[in-house]
Amino acid sequence: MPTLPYSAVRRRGLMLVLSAPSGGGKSTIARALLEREPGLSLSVSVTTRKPRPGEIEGIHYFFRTVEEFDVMAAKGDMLEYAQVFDNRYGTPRGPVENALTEGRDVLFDIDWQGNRQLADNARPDLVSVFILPPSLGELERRLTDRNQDGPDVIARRMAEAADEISHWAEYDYVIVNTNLEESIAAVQAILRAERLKRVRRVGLDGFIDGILKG
Ligand SMILES: Nc1nc2c(ncn2[C@@H]2O[C@H](COP(=O)(O)OP(=O)(O)OP(=O)(O)O)[C@@H](O)[C@H]2O)c(=O)[nH]1
Ligand SMILES: [Mg+2]
Repeated sequence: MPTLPYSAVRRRGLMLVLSAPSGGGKSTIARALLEREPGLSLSVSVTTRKPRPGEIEGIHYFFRTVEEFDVMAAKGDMLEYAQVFDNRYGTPRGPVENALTEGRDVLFDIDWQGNRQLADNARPDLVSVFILPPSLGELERRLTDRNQDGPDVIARRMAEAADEISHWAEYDYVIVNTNLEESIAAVQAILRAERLKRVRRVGLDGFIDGILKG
């Protein structure tokens, strides 16, 4: 395992949530963070949506039937779950709890409903970041350039984007993604400071006892 930053004092991991409207640049920022930040891993969600070409079970999502999803939810095996557009999505509980206990940080690509549930149930561990496009025109351009969807789907995604954006004030940090490198650096700065928060540094008690005793 790579050496974690600030490792002189043991700490609890944190949950870094990234939310954004579709086309906001969230996936690109998430990928860059995972490459650059040792000790940060992605929470792989369960979904009822069908895999797209190139998507791999257990890497991008755990693809499940609605019935399987509902069993997991009923058993309390998910930290949060929600219906997002046409499908269900949820966060498996076990891997996140293990990571936090071991002092590793977890990145979540989830929507505002998931963020709200984490804020209700796991507030001390949560650091939430909302990524805004510089304008709606820019968002539409990014969706069109992606060349993934037809005009009807893009129109629908624009409406959904306005809905997602309306929840911006429920997040700890808001980043306007005008420049990708700057946005990535901003999230890294957030991580760096949040990792130093006293409440997460569960080893401080022992560390301080040690220095006082000499
Ligand atoms: N609440 C919740 N939302 C999730 C979870 N996993 C994914 N989502 C959200 O579901 C939405 C749709 O995700 P996908 O089906 O992968 O589609 P996508 O093309 O990645 O969509 P965008 O990232 O919005 O462009 C995104 O906003 C995700 O952030 C989860 O476990 N819980
Ligand atoms: Mg995405």
